[in-house]
Amino acid sequence: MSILLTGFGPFPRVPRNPTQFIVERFPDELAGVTIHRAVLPTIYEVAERMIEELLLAHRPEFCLCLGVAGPGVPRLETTARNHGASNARDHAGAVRTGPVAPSGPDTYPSTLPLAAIDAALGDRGIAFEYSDDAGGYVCNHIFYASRHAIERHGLAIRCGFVHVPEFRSPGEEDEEIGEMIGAVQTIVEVLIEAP
Ligand code: PCA
Repeated sequence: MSILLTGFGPFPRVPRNPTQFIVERFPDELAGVTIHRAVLPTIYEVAERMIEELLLAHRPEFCLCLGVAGPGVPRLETTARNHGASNARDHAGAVRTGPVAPSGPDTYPSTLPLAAIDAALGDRGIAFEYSDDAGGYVCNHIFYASRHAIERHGLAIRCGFVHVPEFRSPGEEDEEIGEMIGAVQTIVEVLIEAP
């Protein structure tokens, strides 16, 4: 069994992306399960190609993608949307609006075991919320593109997206990264145990 865990590198609004550090510091193996870790550049075209290659190369049981959102608590994204709705440039200066995949459905649901994740986070007292809108920028794009690639290739990979909050206090990042790794590890443990 293996799990693909991805984060993103910097982008114009966020020079230090917590998800990059979470993924870089996450263990390579948990309970005997291989964790394939990858930091995707926040570049529509490159990240989309990379995640498809990673899914095909590793064929993991699960793909858990992380991205940073605004302040607050981690958000379990329920829905990937077939749209781009941001005028913000990616890390290569590109803007993408319009559908992610013109031939795809309007939405794809997350296929992660969200109820079990909810229960495990609750048991550990880790605050989180649900979101049905991963935004109109690179994160939603990659969530949708991953689900679409899995469907197109007929892969048996369950896949979803979690947004983590931005750093509260730059300079004290280590503690926040540690907290976020704890939350992600709780989620990964649920995936490992999932039927
Ligand atoms: N967050 C951005 C893109 C990369 C990231 O970490 C987003 O929410 O779209």
